Amino acid sequence: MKASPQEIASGLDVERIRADFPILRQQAHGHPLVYLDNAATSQKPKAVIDAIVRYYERDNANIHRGVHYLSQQATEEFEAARKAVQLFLHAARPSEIIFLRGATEAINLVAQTYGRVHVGAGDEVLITAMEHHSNIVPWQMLCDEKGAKLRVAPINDHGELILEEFERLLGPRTKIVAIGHVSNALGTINPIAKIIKMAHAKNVPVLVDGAQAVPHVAVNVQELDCDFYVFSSHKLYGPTGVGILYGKQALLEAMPPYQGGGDMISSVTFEKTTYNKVPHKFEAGTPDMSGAVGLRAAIEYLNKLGMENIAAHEHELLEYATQKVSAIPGVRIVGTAKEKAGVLSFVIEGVHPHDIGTILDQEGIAIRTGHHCAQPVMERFGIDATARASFALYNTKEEVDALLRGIKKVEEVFA
Ligand code: 7TS
Repeated sequence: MKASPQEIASGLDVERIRADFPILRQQAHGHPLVYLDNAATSQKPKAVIDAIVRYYERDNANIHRGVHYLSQQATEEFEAARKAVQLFLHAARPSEIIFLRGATEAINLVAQTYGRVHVGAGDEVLITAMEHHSNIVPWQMLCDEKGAKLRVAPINDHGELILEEFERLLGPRTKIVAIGHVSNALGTINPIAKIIKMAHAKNVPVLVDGAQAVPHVAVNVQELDCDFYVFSSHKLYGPTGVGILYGKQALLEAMPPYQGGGDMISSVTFEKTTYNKVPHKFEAGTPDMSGAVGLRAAIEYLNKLGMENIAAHEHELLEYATQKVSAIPGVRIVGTAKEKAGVLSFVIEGVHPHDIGTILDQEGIAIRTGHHCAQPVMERFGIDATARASFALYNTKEEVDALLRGIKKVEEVFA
């Protein structure tokens, strides 16, 4: 029999998990640290920190270049990380996984390679009104350069994509769709399987920005049939400086390279350079080897816990927080989609979100305030900023209770 979400959730021993995260043990301003800024970056388990230390103590050398023992060791570690990401995303081949600096670089790569080849004057790039700036600006830059148009599918008052409008905007000039899997400002989970089907019905490829999705939901790029999928390691309990572009092999092979340099070539003369095979064609220069090793350790850590268990635990936290926060007079939740993950954005009547963040900080509670690099979302809701609590697998109901006490304190201060 399938266990209910609660039963699964109770299978996640959060107190034990917290012991894996050294940073969570400290106090902030004399209070136990309550870290609810996970959408910005998540904390790292000891397993990840140890893997990075081990890499530098045992394996470090430049990869793909040396015949010597350590270089082979480092290359094996790096390629094992690629394999781990492949399995994590359920991609068909390791060569479909490109190591980059982050989700931002991955989107820029696709805009500057696939986009520059396929988007011309009068063509259209279709995004949505809930994108992070990093899934807006690279497309805007491309459209400016090419004389193309950026089309934006609208969202409703709950922060859900209006699918009929999205479908209407998918036109004969649409050359690519770029859409967030989960919104960082609203928490909305987009029905991307459906969206990909709609786009493919019109022969339009889809890039999915999974930066806020991979920490919360299991992703299967083959089942989704997305053409590109991007994410950052640092939001997935892995180190900073590493991110992933997944692309279908045939698309990657047909794309021109992004940056030129070492490792991305197969031969160079002053007359002509021939490029390496994918994925190396897109990995110019020395990559972040220790970062890849750390990301692999993060994936292994998550695999041990089980993405379904994590999703169930976080869902329970989000439901609990939503119910409690929405019951506080004067507080309004921004982003009330039926399908949500990880994020609770809110405003308090008469209080600037920055002041909410400052008062909560004094209580040891870390949240993010501002526009969350999603200014068009703020504009859609007629506000400048929100306060955002975002949850991770190590957060507890007691921490949500601390947040609730903090919000009440804010209201007292401004009463
Ligand atoms: N896409 C989404 C949906 C994001 O939330 C972010 C970062 C990015 C892309 C960019 O990721 P990066 O790792 O390349 O910077 N979002 C946030 C946030 O919500 N608070 O800080 C960073």
